[in-house]
Amino acid sequence: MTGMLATDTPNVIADALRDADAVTILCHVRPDADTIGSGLGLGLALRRLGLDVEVSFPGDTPLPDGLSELPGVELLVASDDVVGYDTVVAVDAATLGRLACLASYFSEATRSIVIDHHVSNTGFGSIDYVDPGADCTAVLVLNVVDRLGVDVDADIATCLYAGLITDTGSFKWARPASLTIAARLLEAGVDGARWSRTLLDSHPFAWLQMVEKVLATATLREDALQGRGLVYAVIDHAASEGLDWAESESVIDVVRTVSEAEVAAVFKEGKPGEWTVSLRSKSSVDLVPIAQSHGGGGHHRAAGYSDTGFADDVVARLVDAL
Ligand SMILES: [Mn+2]
Repeated sequence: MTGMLATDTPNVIADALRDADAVTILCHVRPDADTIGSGLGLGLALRRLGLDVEVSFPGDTPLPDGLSELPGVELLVASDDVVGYDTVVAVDAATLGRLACLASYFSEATRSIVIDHHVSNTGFGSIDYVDPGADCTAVLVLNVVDRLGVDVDADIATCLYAGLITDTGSFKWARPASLTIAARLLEAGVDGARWSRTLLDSHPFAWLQMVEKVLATATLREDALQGRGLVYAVIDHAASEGLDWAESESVIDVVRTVSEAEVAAVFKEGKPGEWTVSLRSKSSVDLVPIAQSHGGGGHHRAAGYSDTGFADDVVARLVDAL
């Protein structure tokens, strides 16, 4: 979004939400802290205004441990139990497809609102607030909450902080505005140390054993990407069995530290034959076209997509394309 629209959109959304009696908030599939924190933070704000609110995400797997401790989880309803109100908000979903089995609630709503920061998001709502200049969706939700005139208390601040701290990798690539917002949220009462530990530095012992197996698969292709290099690792279904799916999300943060490779990839087999692929780049490779050519999307330096089949074939489809 550009120009005046970008400044006005949070206001337009706040007016639309104030106008509603009930709101459905939808988070993306395999939810992370930004989508859940954004959903619950907005949900709590709307609840303060007296609206009926339901927050949901696709699928029947429980939330990862840390996220289930966030304030506002009482607003969550199982995807099978979603009512689907006239006004529906999608948070942190780059495409309608990211809402998976809940997509129809969005597309059939009288008023459908997109709040997101993925550069690959081309807008799929009746009101689109898409700002790739934001480090996370949670800061866009904060703009809306401010326009709603709701006081950002410790609970709302905690939900939004969860999105901010995770999408900036503990502020490692945070923009200046995000640090200003972080200060505001901490001053509102967020326990920063607790949520850093809970969301970023906490794994069951079995995670170490999984990482051991997965790092043994690590492969470096220094010739890939015109010599800029690719490193990848494979988490097959057996390696992650018994672990929450979210435990495999952090492996990319280990793999991407390899100095000989500009791009890192981790192939994750959730169910047998069903893969999600996480991509990270350092500075010179735009991952969006790569992810989009495989049916996915994301950010310039962090993107992903899904694939199906045998591990060797899924890996070859990416490696041969680079
Ligand atoms: Mn996000």
